[in-house]
Amino acid sequence: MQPKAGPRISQIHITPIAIVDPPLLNAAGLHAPYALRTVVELVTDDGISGISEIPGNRDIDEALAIAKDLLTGLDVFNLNEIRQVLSARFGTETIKRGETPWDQRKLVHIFSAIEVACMDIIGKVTGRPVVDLLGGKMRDRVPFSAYLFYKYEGAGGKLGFGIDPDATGWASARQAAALDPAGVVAQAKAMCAEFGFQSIKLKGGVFEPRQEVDAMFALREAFGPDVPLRVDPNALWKVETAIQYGKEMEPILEYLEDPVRGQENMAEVRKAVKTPLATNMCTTSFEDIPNSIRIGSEDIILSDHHFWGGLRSSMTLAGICETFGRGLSMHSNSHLGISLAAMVHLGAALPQLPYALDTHYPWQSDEIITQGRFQFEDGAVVVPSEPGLGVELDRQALATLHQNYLDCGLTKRDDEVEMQKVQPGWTFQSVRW
Ligand code: GKR
Ligand code: MG
Repeated sequence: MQPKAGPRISQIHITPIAIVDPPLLNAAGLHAPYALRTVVELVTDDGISGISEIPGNRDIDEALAIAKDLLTGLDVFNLNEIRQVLSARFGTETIKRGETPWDQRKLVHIFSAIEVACMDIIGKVTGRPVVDLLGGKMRDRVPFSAYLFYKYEGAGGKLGFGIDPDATGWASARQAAALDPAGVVAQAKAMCAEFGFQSIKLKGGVFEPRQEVDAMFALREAFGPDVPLRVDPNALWKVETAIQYGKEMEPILEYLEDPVRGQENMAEVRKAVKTPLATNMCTTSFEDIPNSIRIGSEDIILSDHHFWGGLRSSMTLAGICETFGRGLSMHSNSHLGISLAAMVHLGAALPQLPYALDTHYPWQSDEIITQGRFQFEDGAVVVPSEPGLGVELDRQALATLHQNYLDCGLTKRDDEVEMQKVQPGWTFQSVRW
C-alpha cells in the first residue's frame, strides 16, 4: 500500500484579540484591562481547519505573518520539516526569557502556535483526539488549581476599576479587591465554591513577604491541611528572605514557586529549605536543563506548551523530568478555551500528574469557542474526546474580540506601565525584598 500524501497548509490566519482581564497585581505591576492573545488558524488544501492560541504580542504576530509564505504547501503531518523551516528562517532564539514573570521569546511561541494547529488538523484527519496523538490518555479528567491574585477592585475591560453591580456568584466576587490576607481568603472561598478546586496557589511578589506569608497561613487556617498550597513570589525575594520564609512555610506548602531569581540562587534556597521548589522562570528551555541538573535548581518544572515549543516538546520535557527525577506541572497566563483545551490534552497524556495544573481561566469571562466556557467539576476538566482539540472557533466572538484589540490600543503586555497609571513613578525591581 502506498502512503497517502498528507493534507497541505493552504491558508494561515493570524488574529490578535483582546480579552477582558481584571486589575490583577503581580511582581511586574498590574494587568491591563485587556489581556492580549493571538488566535492562529491553519486551513488545508482540502478545507480542514486547525486552531491554536498563544500570548499576544505584535512582534510575534509579525513573525507569524512572515512564516505564512514559508509554511504554505507543507504537509501538516510533517512537523519535523515545519520546525526545520521555521528554525532556518528565524535562527535560534534571539530574545532572552527576560526578567518579568511572563515569557516573550519569539520562536518557541511560533513553534507552539503552528504545532498545536497542525495537531488539531491531524486529529481531525485521523478521527482521534490530540491526547491520542501524544501517546494516549493516562486520565479522563485533568485537575487544576485555584490561582489567586492580589487585586484592585474592578472588573477589567470597559469597566476597568469599576464593577458590574448586577453580577452574581464568582462573576461578582472576582470584581472585589484582595489586598490583604482576609481578601485573599475571601477570593479563595469564592473561586473554590464556583470551580471546586482542591489546591490553591497565590501569586505573590506584590507585598512585602510578611504579608504574603500571613496570607498563606490564613489560607491554611481557612482550608485545613488537606488542601495543598503554593505561593509564587516571581523571583522577587532575596536568598536570605526565601530561606527565612521558606522554612517558616515548610509545614504548610506543597511547593514554593520561584522564590528567587536564577538557577544558582534557587539551588542555594533548595539546599536550605525542605519544601520542594518549582519554577517557570529559571529553567524554561531545553538549554537550561544541563545546568539545572548540575546544580539542582528546582524540584518541579512548570511546563507550558506555549513557551516550551508545543505539545510534543512538552512530552519530551516530561521524559527528561522523569529521567532526572524532576516533577512536572504546568504554568499558565491569561487565556481562553483553545489554550485550555491544549493544556487539558497535554495534562491527560503526561505519564505522571502529581500536581494540579495552573490556569488563569476563572479570571476570564470571554470565550472564542462555539461550545462556550469550559466547565470544571471538582476543579477538573474532562478531556475532550472529539477529534483534534475538540473545540471549534466561534467566528462571531473572534471578530468581536479582534475589534477589542483594535480599540484598546495595546500591542504588548506591559504591567509596569499599567501600574504607573495607579502609582506614578512605580518601577519594576527584579529583586525587591
Ligand atoms: O498573570 O500576572 C500573571 C502571572 O504573573 C503570569 O504572568 C506568570 O507568568 O502565572 C505566571 C507565573 O506562574 O509566574
Ligand atoms: Mg510562576
